[in-house]
Amino acid sequence: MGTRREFFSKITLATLGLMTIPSVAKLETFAKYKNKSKHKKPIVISTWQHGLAANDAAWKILNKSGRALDAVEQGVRIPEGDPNVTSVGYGGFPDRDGYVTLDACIIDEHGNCGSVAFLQNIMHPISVARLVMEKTPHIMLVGDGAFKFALDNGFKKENLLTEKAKTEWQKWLKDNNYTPAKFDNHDTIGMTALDMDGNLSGACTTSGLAWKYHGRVGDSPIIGAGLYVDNEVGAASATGKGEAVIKMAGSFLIVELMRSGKTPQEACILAIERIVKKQPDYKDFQVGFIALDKYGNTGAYSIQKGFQYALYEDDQNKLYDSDFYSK
Ligand code: SD4
Repeated sequence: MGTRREFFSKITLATLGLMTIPSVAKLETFAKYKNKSKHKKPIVISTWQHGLAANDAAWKILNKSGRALDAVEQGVRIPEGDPNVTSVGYGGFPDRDGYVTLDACIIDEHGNCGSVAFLQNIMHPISVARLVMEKTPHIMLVGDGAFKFALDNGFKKENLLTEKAKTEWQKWLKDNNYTPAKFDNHDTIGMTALDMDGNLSGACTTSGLAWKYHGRVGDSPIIGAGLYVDNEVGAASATGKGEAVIKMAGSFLIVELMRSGKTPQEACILAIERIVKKQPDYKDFQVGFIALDKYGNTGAYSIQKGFQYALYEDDQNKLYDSDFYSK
């Protein structure tokens, strides 16, 4: 029979064992990641061709040892202010009633989040989202409340409906055929960045699906759907049919898959496969994901052909065609 002393020392060892086993496992998981890292910091990845100009703006900050949060905000402000980008900010195609309504969110390295949805007449919703994060006890403001908050904080009321967007809307009105399933004008900008200090942040901003119902909000301002960041693990963002992404909390899923040891590429593929498995109409719409892990590994994958992403790494900014599911 063991002594009382032996009994207690066994208990202590068992307790220690219980406490140490998970953290050893975690260390092994992250060691695996580390070995796969081959790029130097900083890194920025964003969706679509307009990501190139956005990455350039982000890089100016990252390259001077700036914070990833500032980089993603300044980066996505470029397509927000560009009237030729018809799916983000100024120049975005309106809803079915002719209103340009904007959705955006931002997440910092501490997991703080800010979001605005159904915001009108404000050129840079991402900067309003950042102020919601930094100046209010809330995460999300929508519609008139978000607009009033923006005005109270010095933003100007502006008309965001360009002549080009108005003409397209008037053409659409002729047959008034709403097809969210179409693959065009799915060009939200989602951006994630890793700064020189090894911190991650992300931003996502859009005018949403063209000709949507008035009041419709997509995935882009929804934390965990259009964007998710966990500074211990990685970051992900989505583009495409927002309804499909909200249903499966796409960006959150990708970060959790990376946490469990998947590479960013594997995580993006598994997330798209989840849509394919659970959403039988997947052939009729597009969704694309980008991902970046804590160690600078990146991934991208979409359902359909045609998704592109811009990646600035190793001092070069390049546009890539994403791999995709439907071949
Ligand atoms: C949305 N995900 O509102 C957005 C649309 C988009 O690239 O353009 N995505 O559903």
